[in-house]
Amino acid sequence: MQPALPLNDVRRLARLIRRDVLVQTYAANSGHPGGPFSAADYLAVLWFRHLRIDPQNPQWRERDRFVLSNGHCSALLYSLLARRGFIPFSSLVTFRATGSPLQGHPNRLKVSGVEASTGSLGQGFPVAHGMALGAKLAKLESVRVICNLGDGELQEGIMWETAMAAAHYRTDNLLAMVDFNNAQIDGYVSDIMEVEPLADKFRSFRWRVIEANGHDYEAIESAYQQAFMPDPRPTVILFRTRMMAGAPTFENDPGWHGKPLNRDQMAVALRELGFDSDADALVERYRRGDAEA
Ligand SMILES: Cc1ncc(C[n+]2csc(CCOP(=O)(O)OP(=O)(O)O)c2C)c(N)n1
Ligand SMILES: [Mg+2]
Repeated sequence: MQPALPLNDVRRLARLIRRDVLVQTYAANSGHPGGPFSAADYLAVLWFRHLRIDPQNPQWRERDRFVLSNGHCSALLYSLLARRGFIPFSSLVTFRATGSPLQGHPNRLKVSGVEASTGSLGQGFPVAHGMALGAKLAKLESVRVICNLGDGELQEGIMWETAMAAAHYRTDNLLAMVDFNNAQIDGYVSDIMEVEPLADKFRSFRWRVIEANGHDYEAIESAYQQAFMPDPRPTVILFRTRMMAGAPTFENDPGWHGKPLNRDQMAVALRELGFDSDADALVERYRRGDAEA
């Protein structure tokens, strides 16, 4: 299994992950860049320092399970899978293309390393809870099930049924993480249907609650250290994030929930991330599988 990557290397990698997301959605001329940018930092820390998975043996029984309940953030999952060696870099430019396994919402039957097919909001969290209960029944003591949720997704009623069930069954091998970016498809979550006070809500459901700035690497790492300490309760980390974080011109604008950047916008975002600004040249590089650096 891959050793934990030093935090500074993960920070560098998160820039490349954001570039992968831009390239996929630009090449497809569709898709969702906003959520992937808000979750990139904390999911990079999870995937490169904590998640016990093996690309050589994707079905390894004792592996951790990662479920992207907010399946529209698939471009981020595909980037993580490519950078952990599950899928080739060249496949990223086939994102959302007809016939490609990398569809807009992840399909567990088509993509190595995808644990649950998601995209209908509210679906992944109960599936993840079922996986965690199943691991306990099968006496797979080391298995952890880690599920990423959107804050808009928390408006789905089934999320709270799952929260109630996990507390009741003491599903202590379940870790949920909320991408708390206060943005959803039609605007700000606080305007559309407020989910606050979120920490109090989960606490009242008898969950262990951890809160962290989802763009501060030390805070993210410390949140995971706490979350993986034994506790009889299920755990949730509320990661405070900003939609499109990392590309300041576009930050905190819910308009980027589900719209690719055009050529000129790509140039601005790529420059802000510290890369060459030619999006079309970049797509060609990825097509050749040249995406490592
Ligand atoms: C059941 C269901 N209803 C509606 C949608 C359409 N939809 C996709 S993403 C989204 C907003 C989700 O907001 P959030 O979870 O905060 O994601 P973010 O915008 O932060 O990426 C909606 C309404 C869906 N995928 N599934
Ligand atoms: Mg959101």
